[in-house]
Amino acid sequence: PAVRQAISTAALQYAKPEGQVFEYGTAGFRMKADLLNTVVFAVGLLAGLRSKKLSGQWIGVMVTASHNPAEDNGVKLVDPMGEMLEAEWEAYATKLANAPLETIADVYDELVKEIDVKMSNPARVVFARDTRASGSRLVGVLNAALTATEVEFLDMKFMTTPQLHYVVRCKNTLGTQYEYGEPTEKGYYEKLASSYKKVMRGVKVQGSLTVDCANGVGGPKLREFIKYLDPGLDIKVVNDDVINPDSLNSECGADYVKTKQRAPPSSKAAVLDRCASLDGDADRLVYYFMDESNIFRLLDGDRIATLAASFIGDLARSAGISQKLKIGVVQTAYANGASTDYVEKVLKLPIICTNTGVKHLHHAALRFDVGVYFEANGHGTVTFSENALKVIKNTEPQSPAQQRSLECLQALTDLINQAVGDAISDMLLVEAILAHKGWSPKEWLGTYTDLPSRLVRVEVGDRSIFKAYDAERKLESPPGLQTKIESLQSRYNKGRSFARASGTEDAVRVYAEAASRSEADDLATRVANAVR
Ligand code: 16G
Ligand code: ZN
Repeated sequence: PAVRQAISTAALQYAKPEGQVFEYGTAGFRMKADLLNTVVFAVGLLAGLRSKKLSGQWIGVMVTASHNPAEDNGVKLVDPMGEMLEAEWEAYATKLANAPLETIADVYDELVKEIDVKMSNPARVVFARDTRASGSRLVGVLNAALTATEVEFLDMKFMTTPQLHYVVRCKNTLGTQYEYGEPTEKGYYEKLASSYKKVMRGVKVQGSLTVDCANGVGGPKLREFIKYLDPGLDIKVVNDDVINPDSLNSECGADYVKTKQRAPPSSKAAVLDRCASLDGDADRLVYYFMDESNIFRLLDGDRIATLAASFIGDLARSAGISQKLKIGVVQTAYANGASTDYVEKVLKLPIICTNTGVKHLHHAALRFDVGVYFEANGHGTVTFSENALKVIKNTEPQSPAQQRSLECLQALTDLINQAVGDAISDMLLVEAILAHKGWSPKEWLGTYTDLPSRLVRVEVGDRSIFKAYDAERKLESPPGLQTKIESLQSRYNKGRSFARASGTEDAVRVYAEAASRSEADDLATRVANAVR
């Protein structure tokens, strides 16, 4: 009753935007920042309930809108092992976010009953935010919801999204046999730096790496992290302006580079210089360079996945444990067909294709001992099963070479953020692999040739009629459209195309690839017209 009163009182400080229906989507709630107060309030309430339901384990709340424009913001919940919120709870979040403020305390009570939450359990929530100007106001709202419901909380201030996921996992494994690390920013840097050093034993990085930080939270964090690294890795940080709020994700960052297929206009990189871009909350990473003919070359999530899978596969073989580890790759429909071919035919590894959205990929990756998953947009990581960790740890090496490989694998399990895709951790992984292979980005690009592809955004009257199946590679509705797409793609050499409703924007996305640039463009245009 006291809590109920406190919720009502606190809620009435805010005003609900009229006519808005909120939905917890693939990336939590995300929209114009000035519409978010009541949503964040609801998320604060739910975070406390989730923690109580899980007997007081720490739940994370991240305030960010990732690669979206500076005026947007968003909020999402992080589960105890640093994973995305369990799907069933997304509906609870949606329900609470849409409750009228006058009755939100009632809806809260109903949820307590529906979910069967033991209210005497403790509740603990840890939160952080990216550098958006609206973040401090939203954190204030979060604070009010947690205070009203008497939740213990910890404010980590500015963090990258993966740093918060890391802290959540650390908090919940502290003192157990699965202890993940020290639950602080410093602990995160130390863990990454020391494992990177171990992976790099005996090899050296060639040249420097220029990292575009999207003018987001990754900039200051990467600068801080560099202090923990030995001088071995020469990182040049660019686009790290977090003072001017409008510069965030503007003409830079991983999303810009991937969708525009070009370097940020501010880039001064010379031919063959290694470049990378993070997104606004540093959970996505893409690499690129200018080749000798001054042509922009992108090394996206598919490339990072194939690089990681090939390296880990080689290590497992040289460590003599490849029979004991089931290594696999997880992709979405957006993965370039050439990468799929390469994984299956050259690396000879199994592939699972899932729906778009990190939680789907992560989930599928857990079905392998070593699950390498990346979305083409650069979000991804590698998961290691309990069996994998055991085998890597307990295998007796039969030679110094085997020992070296086992040590390297062991260090990789610490270097890779297993909770979620992490641009800083992924970047260290890529740098280490290139150093081990003695490769420049040119050799990396040379492993296979991407099929030219095109992505088109199509505005439609009602995107909800576009219902996909087969991991979003086919449409069951509207009727007849799938047959049409198939007939179109069959006219092109290596043609492949699909259309799916976006989960984050009011639009349908069309993807097409084919043997040549003009065929890919043509196919995309025709399928887009069929969708309209
Ligand atoms: C979200 C997803 C991302 C996915 C994108 C697709 C997470 C954390 N993020 O940003 O993985 O690629 O949505 O957007 O799951 P779309 O549905 O608009 O194409
Ligand atoms: Zn992001």
